[in-house]
Amino acid sequence: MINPHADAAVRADRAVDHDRLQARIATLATYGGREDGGVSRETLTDVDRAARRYLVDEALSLGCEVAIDDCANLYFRRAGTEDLPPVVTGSHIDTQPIGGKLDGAYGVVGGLEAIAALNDAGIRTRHPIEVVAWTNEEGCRFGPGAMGSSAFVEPAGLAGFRQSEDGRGVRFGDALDRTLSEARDLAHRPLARPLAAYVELHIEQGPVLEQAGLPLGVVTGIQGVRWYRVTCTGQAAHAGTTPMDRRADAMLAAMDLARQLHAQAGEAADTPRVTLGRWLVEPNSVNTIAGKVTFTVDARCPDEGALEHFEAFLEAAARDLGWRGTVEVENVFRKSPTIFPADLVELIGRSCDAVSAAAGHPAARRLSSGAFHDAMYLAQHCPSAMIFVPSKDGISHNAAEATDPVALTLGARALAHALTVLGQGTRP
Ligand code: HGY
Ligand code: MN
Ligand code: MN
Repeated sequence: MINPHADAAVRADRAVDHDRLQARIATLATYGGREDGGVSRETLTDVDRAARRYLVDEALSLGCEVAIDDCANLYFRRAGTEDLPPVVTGSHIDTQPIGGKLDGAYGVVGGLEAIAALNDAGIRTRHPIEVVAWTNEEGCRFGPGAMGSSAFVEPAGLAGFRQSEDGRGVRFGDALDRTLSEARDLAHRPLARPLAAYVELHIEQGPVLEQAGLPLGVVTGIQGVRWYRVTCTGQAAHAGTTPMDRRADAMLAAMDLARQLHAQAGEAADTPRVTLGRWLVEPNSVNTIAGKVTFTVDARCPDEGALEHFEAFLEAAARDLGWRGTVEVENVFRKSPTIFPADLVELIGRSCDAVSAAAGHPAARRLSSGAFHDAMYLAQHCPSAMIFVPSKDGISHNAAEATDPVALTLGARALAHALTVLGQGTRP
């Protein structure tokens, strides 16, 4: 006798519609769409709010109930047959300043596609199924990253997030209040509600699956991340009249420190990847010695001890730079490595393998995530795991971000399969 859950899961998998998925990805990408094919849709901008409204309309057309919480996380809920905690999927729709069509957006649209497939297959699940669009996952406009999922899991953090400012001095709290004021037609949900499980569908954003020639990956965990803001303060002075030995050149100090930090980076398991992505030079003039240089540091490693070591190195190097000016180091974000529960990873793996086999593809492989995701906070709240599809040339956070449409559909099929198994109450 076929496991009824498996039978329903197969029917949900088969009901995923390739063209419908592609159409929603393409339509969502028009909100902030760019000439170069990328997307600029930073969090809580007008274009982000318009994209949210598009998704609300799509979710309502699928028969979902739509709700919002105090951090403007959006919930698209398909009722279950019992009043049980929801099985949840989703991701984020905010992008990098110049991002792609898929980072985050694919997980939200893939979740809506799973709901559409359940509707088409006439399947009722015991647990409600919810798709979430988490607020401000990227953290590039307002730091830190993954604010919405972090506030959901740890509501006390929201007050501090409200003070975060973007490059033009806009506070997150004001952008949030504006977004909530435009969503008064939606039901309200509390933060930190009980959830049965969370499964996030996302592009890998790296080269591993493509190099392995595989369309699906089951994610076992997420490496740790730490962000710092480093401010070198010297003295602005005339480029022509100031002798070299009398300068407090903030640019020179910042470059010296940057070189030392890059020398700490590498690809060994206990060596962090280091990125100095944002630089602000003041007064930023061709013929004035830089008085102040602020740069960001993004350090990633699966080994928490290596991140600790890197932080100690950064603080010592800043202290011992040996120049006339000062250096301030501020830690603005930190999240320890995440390990997803093995039994849920196995359950997701079975769904991925069932879908892969049915489509004539090899079994999915296990891999850890180099990028962070909202799942790293949900993993503190309920059993959580992720499904990856490959990224073309391993590129992301770039307008060229792309994934083979066949793999995008396979990922949505695996998600529909897994949500149905979990929605029927199968526990990992
Ligand atoms: O930075 C990250 O890892 C994520 O893509 N926001
Ligand atoms: Mn993402
Ligand atoms: Mn991203």
